[in-house]
Amino acid sequence: MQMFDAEKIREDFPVLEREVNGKDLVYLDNTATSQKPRQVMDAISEFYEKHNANIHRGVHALSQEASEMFDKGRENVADFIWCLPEELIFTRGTTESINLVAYSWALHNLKEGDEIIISKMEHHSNIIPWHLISKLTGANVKAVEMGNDFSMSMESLESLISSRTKIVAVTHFSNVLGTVTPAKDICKLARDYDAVSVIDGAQSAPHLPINVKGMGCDFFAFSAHKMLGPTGIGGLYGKVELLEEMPPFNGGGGMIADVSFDHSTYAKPPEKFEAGTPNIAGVAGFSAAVDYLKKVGMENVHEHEKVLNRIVIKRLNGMEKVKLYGPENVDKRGAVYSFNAEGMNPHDVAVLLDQEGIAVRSGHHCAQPLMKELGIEGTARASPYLYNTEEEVKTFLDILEEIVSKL
Ligand code: C6P
Repeated sequence: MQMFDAEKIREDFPVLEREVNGKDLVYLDNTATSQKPRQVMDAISEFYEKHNANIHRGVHALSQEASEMFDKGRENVADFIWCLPEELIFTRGTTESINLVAYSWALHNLKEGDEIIISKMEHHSNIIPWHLISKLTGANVKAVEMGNDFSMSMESLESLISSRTKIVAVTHFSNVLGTVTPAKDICKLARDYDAVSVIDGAQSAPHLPINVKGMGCDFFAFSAHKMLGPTGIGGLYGKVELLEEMPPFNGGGGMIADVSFDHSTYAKPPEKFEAGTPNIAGVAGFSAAVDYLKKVGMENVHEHEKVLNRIVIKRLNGMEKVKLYGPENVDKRGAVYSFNAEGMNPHDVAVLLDQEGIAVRSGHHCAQPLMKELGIEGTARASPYLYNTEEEVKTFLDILEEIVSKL
């Protein structure tokens, strides 16, 4: 294992040198989106400065260079999650990846009375596509309960799953609770019932080592912008045999084998699912982000976040007027801390923290059903990443304590 040094890592992130409201910025809104290192910005600039051309459409040198960069980018991102390049589709992000599975696989395989299992801790991106498909097919959506410790209840999943279940679509890492779910066991159970597993990896890919083959999932969705990459680009892993049988999601250039006026045949995956000019510069940035994370080591990122978990969870639990929503066990959770201060609106907490230069998110975090389940309107949410230091999270905790002490 390499030595992990958050201070050194920070030097690559120019925005972290900023001041906000006259205070040093403490950026703790990484669950919404991460900051970008110089290496990612350089890769995007270099593409535009030296190689900009459309891909797989020209014999000229620039097009060849751009195509090679794009193809290598796919290999690199695929390697990061342990799949083959042909099993990785570039999408706009997790939301589009899940919609692709819904409109391509689910729409063509589900019928009235079939069941789609999600969980009570899902982000809207892993709820609404299934509602839409349920309206079109007559399939029903059911939700797995949470355990008392904010875990995903395997007992509940076992009681819901049946021969009617065609899809089990759940998060690997809750963006509200920080819960890391037993994805491997969930996928195994889905397989036992011949159901397709869809794992929402929007929050796990940035924070945990991912091996989709080891996990045994059928689909895995993730976004570059939460893992140091640019916005507007992400990935969908799909088992090759499923991708081969699925119809295209969009039609257009770049995804065809042969086209005539009344008929078209399609390219093999992944091109079959990538109609139109892709986000080429985005892939340059995504690949550079993956290079960065590989160099740091995902085990190191995870270990660093466990250290932060220990500090934050102990202090938040010790604050009388603060309630933390999420597992206490640092081994069963990631570094996302959703909390409320007694009698305070979470937005007011976020505004007071912002006045001290601390960026946190507040609200329902695109998880309204979970909020209803918890009996609250929303929370404030702090979420560190590899460049946040122990001192920064202590500053956040000190200031929160001060705010709460004035209540
Ligand atoms: N959650 C948050 O602040 P996109 O927007 O497609 O990159 O990712 C959607 C998404 C899907 N699943 C989970 C678990 C997520 O956390 C997110 C994005 C952000 O919590 C923005 S709402």
